[in-house]
Amino acid sequence: MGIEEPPQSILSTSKSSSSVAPMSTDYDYLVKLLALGDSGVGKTSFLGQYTDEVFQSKFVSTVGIDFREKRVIYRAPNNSARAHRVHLQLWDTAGQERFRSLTTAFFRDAMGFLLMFDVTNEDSFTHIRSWLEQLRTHAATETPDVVLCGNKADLATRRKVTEVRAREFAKQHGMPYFETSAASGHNVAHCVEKLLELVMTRMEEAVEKSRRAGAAHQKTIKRIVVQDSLEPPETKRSGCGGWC
Ligand SMILES: Nc1nc2c(ncn2[C@@H]2O[C@H](COP(=O)(O)OP(=O)(O)O)[C@@H](O)[C@H]2O)c(=O)[nH]1
Ligand SMILES: [Mg+2]
Repeated sequence: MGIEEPPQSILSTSKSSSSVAPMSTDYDYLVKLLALGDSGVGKTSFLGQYTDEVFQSKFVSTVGIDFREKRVIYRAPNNSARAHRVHLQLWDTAGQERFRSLTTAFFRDAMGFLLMFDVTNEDSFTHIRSWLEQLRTHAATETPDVVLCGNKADLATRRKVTEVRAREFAKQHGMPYFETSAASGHNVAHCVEKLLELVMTRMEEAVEKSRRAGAAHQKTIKRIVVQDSLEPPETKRSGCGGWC
């Protein structure tokens, strides 16, 4: 995978926006990701596992707006020589998901979505469809980058949703699928890395497109200037009958 931990000097994580001083701005990209899914599927535990590598087994429902941060170095899979310093902001739905009261503003700035269900909870899987609808309604783009996570994969004996079923659903909707465990950490980083890769690829394509458009525009201007300078001075003046 194309992501590695940055050297200690720029590696920094925080538990929430409110408890830690803001990080410095020495990064190339700020990437905002949002975790979505029913209450209890493990979003808060998953994000805690990713940023702090800890698992809190007591279910403390998240209250208020919350996000976690982490710095990573991203290398594109097709160009590992180029490294980008990425400041990841991972937004948590902070309990509002219980009331389906997430506002458009909440979705708007997110560049990618971690869509999560609990493999031991059939309803949480069924509800993925309506989360997808919400996402498409509110997200800034009609085709946002989404990764589907089947969390609590460690609870094998309590499993209700098979991997084959989840994988088939993800395929139908064009999303990568990961079986994860916020408890053991299995596939947690892998899942975030895949989403970051999708987001970064999209961003780099957009940058490249605007660079090409800019270059084409420059060429047109150059051609006009060159053509203009090739015209004899008389022609130039003839339009207004003199030195206008
Ligand atoms: N066994 C197991 N329990 C988990 C896992 N992820 C979360 N939990 C537990 O599930 C409960 C709900 O988790 P939480 O992160 O608060 O869910 P959220 O409401 O989606 O944020 C808590 O008791 C967690 O300890 C997991 O991967 N495996
Ligand atoms: Mg939570």
